[in-house]
Amino acid sequence: MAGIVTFDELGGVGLVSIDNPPVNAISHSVRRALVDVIARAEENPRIKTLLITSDAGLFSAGADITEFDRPPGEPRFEQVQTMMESSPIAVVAAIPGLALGGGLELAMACHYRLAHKNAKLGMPEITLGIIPGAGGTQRLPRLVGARAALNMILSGTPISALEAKVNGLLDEVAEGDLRAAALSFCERLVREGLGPRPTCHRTVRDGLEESEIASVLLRHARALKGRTTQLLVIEAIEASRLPFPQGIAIEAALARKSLLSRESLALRHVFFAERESGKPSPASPVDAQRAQPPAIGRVAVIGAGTMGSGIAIAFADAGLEVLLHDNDPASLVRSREFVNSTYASSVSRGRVIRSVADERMRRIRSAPTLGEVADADLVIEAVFEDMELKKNVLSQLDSILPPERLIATNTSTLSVTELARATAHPGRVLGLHFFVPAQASRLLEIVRTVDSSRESLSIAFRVAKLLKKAAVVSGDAFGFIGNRMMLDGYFREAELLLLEGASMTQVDAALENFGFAMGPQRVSDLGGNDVGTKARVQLFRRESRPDPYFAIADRLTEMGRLGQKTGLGFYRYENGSREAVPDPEVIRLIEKLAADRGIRRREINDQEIVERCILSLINVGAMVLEEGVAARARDIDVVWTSGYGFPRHLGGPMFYADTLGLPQVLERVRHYYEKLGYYWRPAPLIERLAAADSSFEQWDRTGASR
Ligand code: 3H9
Repeated sequence: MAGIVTFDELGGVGLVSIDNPPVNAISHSVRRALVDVIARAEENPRIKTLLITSDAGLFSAGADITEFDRPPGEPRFEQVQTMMESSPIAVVAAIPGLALGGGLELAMACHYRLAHKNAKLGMPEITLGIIPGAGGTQRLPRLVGARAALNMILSGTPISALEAKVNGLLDEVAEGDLRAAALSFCERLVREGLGPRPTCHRTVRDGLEESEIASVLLRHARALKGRTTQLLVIEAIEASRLPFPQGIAIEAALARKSLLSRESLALRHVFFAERESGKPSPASPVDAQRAQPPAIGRVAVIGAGTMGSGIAIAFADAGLEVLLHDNDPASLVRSREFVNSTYASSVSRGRVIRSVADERMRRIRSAPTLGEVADADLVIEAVFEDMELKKNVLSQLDSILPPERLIATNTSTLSVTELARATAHPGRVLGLHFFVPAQASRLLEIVRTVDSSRESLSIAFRVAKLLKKAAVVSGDAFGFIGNRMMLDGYFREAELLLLEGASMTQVDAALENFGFAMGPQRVSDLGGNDVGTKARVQLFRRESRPDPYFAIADRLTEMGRLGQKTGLGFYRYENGSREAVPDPEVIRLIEKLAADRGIRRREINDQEIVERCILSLINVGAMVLEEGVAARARDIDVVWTSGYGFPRHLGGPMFYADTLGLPQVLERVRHYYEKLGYYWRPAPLIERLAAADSSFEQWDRTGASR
């Protein structure tokens, strides 16, 4: 392919530049082009060094993930690397920005490496459920040591160029013009007679002791739950002490195994689902090509409570100016304290340095009067969850903002359509549903109404990108996507299980062992039982629907057991600790509620707990899908993996349903329908897909024709 890799001769330097948008993935075509130019350079007697770089702002995001399900084709990755590593002329990598996965593996097969000071280098393969398969587990330990390599590969987090220089991954870091620094580096090699220096000829300077492996595994225990890739990484790194060809053969076998694993299929599914959900779907009214959203530099947030303050921090973190308005001056003062303490805690945890935190705090300004937000590029209201109050705020905003500006509501329970229609321009109003804590939670539900304009949606997608959040479009319906599935399925089932005889610790542990970050009762205590109660009251009343709940959380709210914030909830939290301690008072309450309802308590095993909670989630998910609230099953997977702690390595509830097989799912849902009643009614979509031996994945694929 023309231009995907370019070659220039600059003095004695052969300059190879990779140009494969959008992220310089090392695709089959790139590999072929690299082999061609390296061969050409080697035949040219004037060329004394080969410099591999890119003008694309990044070096490479790694191997091309879209090619993983096909045979690799010649030349394979390791053939390109062998050619580079065994080249008679010195090969130098100049890394301008990101070098990830296969990108870094390519650089490690070069004889020398330098990078711009802002570059980042990492091995994120673990996040895709695979192990580095282009020599990463063999060359990285030879350059930085086995221990550092293990940490880098298991964490998947990139390191800075400066760190990479200290640990031996880089030879030089360029402060200014990388190209100039690299050319002078090449000249120096020639001048000093420094030739090829293959990484594969080095030996690993340290080994992994059993105790170290145990401590590393302990450190990564949270990410490890139910996963196997980490163990394959350890095995591969241990093999780096063997002669290089043996180590590489072991890595290749382990990499193949990881690539074929369910875990990898699931994680790659989530990777692409997140990217797809962050763009307009073909069925949506937005045409990304045509809609050119205006730049967003200044954002206004109305309502300085916890949510409004969190949203303000999220925008300030993303580099935007924020105006925070509240008509209660005391709220603005409390918000300022909240912002200060949030940043102070980020500094003390080493997440951000003091000067950066100060700069971000300065970006958030209080706006005591609403009129001050008139020149904001975008306004988000996050006032108290009250229809009349929100309508009032939105219509005031509508009258002071130019008509092309987006006005978003952060409601989680009210009708966005009704709110939008309280303005004269309902097309520019939509929901941006942030999750607590807004500055940290990855999910952003974009709630569109039938009136939402294509421009509004387009701006909303842009906002999500700016904030680096996983965006999913939801229809304007009961609980949107995530809360609907949680309230109508997952939480309800968890409560019923408690009444039937399971203990809180058992329910939480069973779901945490399944892979959830936190079990449902611990989540409820964290978010506040009062918040859940209020949301349920609003939602079920709005829909005039019977509330299928079993009242435990609502009773706790009445008793003032609001969760962690009051030290008492489903659990007891002693002396401000986050450790959840079972409380006999709640156990007695549950037993009484069960007796009042005539429920006979019994022993319940973990398998039943997991099955009922997950199947109810899937069943409601299928309804959400068929009702068009979610456009694609994979959107639901993004919502649940990025916002509700569903294990990513299981791909999200709908992907997981496909791996179970929909006929099997249906059989078990019917079983519970017969046993437990109306809210287990099988979703018609599951019935149809199961009858056709189809899947949610297939349903997504044929979505365009629906
Ligand atoms: C690997 O290297 C294996 C080797 O060890 C062994 C090989 C033998 N390939 O995220 P964005 C696409 S595994 C193909 O929205 P950003 C992405 O789908 C790889 N495509 O941009 C999207 O496409 P579209 C290890 C890729 O600026 C577009 O690029 N590397 C790849 O927010 C823009 O992506 C990783 O795991 C890829 N490798 O973030 C890194 N990467 O426009 C994965 C991205 O059609 N990538 N695309 O939707 C990332 O983390 C982010 O994309 C990155 C940019 C930080 C680079």
